[in-house]
Amino acid sequence: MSRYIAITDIHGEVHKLNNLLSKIQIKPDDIFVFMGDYIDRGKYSKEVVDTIIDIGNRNKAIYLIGSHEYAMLHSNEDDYYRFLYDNYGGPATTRSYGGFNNIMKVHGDFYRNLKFYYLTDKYLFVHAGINPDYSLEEQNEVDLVYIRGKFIYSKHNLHQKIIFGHTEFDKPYIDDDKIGIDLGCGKYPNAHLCGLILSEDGTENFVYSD
Ligand SMILES: [Mn+2]
Repeated sequence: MSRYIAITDIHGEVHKLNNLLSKIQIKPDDIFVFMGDYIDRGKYSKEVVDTIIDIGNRNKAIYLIGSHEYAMLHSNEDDYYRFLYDNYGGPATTRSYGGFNNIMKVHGDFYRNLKFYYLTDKYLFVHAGINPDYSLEEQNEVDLVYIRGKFIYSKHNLHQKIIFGHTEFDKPYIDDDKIGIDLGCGKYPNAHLCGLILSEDGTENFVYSD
């Protein structure tokens, strides 16, 4: 039976990622769902992406886009996203790759192929959430990577439980129809990176980096 292992908002903290992974007994049929914000803030954005690409060589792995990859990818053609990149941790990513232009030279295929969400029978994995006023097909891509309160504090109409990151909580946000697992890794030195392991029998287990 496959399990889903959801991890989000690593933000360049490759040591916390490796520490978290060391606490999981990974099985060959485990499916990893990485939910975006691999880059910015922490020192090791490139190494984070190398690490999660490597996981995909051994296990099935889904890679979603986060708000920080969205801003990075749009920063050349849009001053607003350039502002976000420059002011919310992007310079750390530029340093990690040894120059902005190297980001796409080194990992262009990875960044260009990021998905906005991953839907299974029981779960929707998405970086920020969905706009509860619209069906999944009608979602605006900016909402999928940036929405916060309107999603978190209202019910949605999907029958899947939504697993999301992007908005930080002190401990996982657990509601009947959604679970948020961003605990501020990369933003706060003492924050733990959280992994959520979803088993086929419906159990939901949280794992934390030190
Ligand atoms: Mn984030």
